[in-house]
Amino acid sequence: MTIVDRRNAVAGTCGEAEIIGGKKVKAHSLPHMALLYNSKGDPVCGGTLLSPTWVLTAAHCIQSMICTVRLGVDTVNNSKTDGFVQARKVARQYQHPCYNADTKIHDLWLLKLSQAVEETMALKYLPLANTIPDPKEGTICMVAGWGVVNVHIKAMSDDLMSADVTVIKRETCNLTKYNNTKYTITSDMVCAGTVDENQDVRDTCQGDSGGPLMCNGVQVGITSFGIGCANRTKPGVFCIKMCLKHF
Ligand code: 4AZ
Repeated sequence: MTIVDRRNAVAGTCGEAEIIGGKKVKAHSLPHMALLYNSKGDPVCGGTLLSPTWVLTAAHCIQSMICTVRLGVDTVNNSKTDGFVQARKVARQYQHPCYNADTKIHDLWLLKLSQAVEETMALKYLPLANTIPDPKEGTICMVAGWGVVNVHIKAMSDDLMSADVTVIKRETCNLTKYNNTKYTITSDMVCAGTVDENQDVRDTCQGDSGGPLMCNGVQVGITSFGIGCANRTKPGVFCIKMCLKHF
């Protein structure tokens, strides 16, 4: 999660934005968050635990071979010793059949865990709602993840971070100023970022992919892509067609 202090950016040298960190999530207060690891054991993507054996993430996370999923994680460094953490191997993977890496449409991927995880105070399932709302312009939503907190360092965060982002109209997001015309924001996607000029920039970044976009307590999307990170006019893009009937 990148959160840039705009005041620092103005005062900083060379016009570089300095990331001063976001809001650390209270330990285990987002108990449905999944952390996905590649074959080298490095954390690479986020996800949501839908049920005892299913994790929803982004199809483009397939760029790394996802081998292990950890649930109930607070900090990455403690995730191997933390008694709240339940780790599972990935038994099967189902990429959305209509995922297109060029257009980024249907950036959804389901992982079936090798063995069920158990619900505890630190680990909960978050099934998708039957009807997932298309969040309206101006809705304040929450994003969360262990992704990059400093665009210059580009390392994953040890802490699980969260930030509030505001939904931006598709028409606006499709303007050249907001997108670089490389991608079309379709009805299957939604943009969200920082619209208030006086607020610090909040954004998702590399490593946050697959994590949830929560609006009014309902998961409406997952972190998918963006043109870089922490740029006010290049908001994050989320995949929102998440009904499992689409798989
Ligand atoms: C990524 O690389 C990524 N600022 C995720 C979100 C955003 C950019 C990149 C949005 O996974």
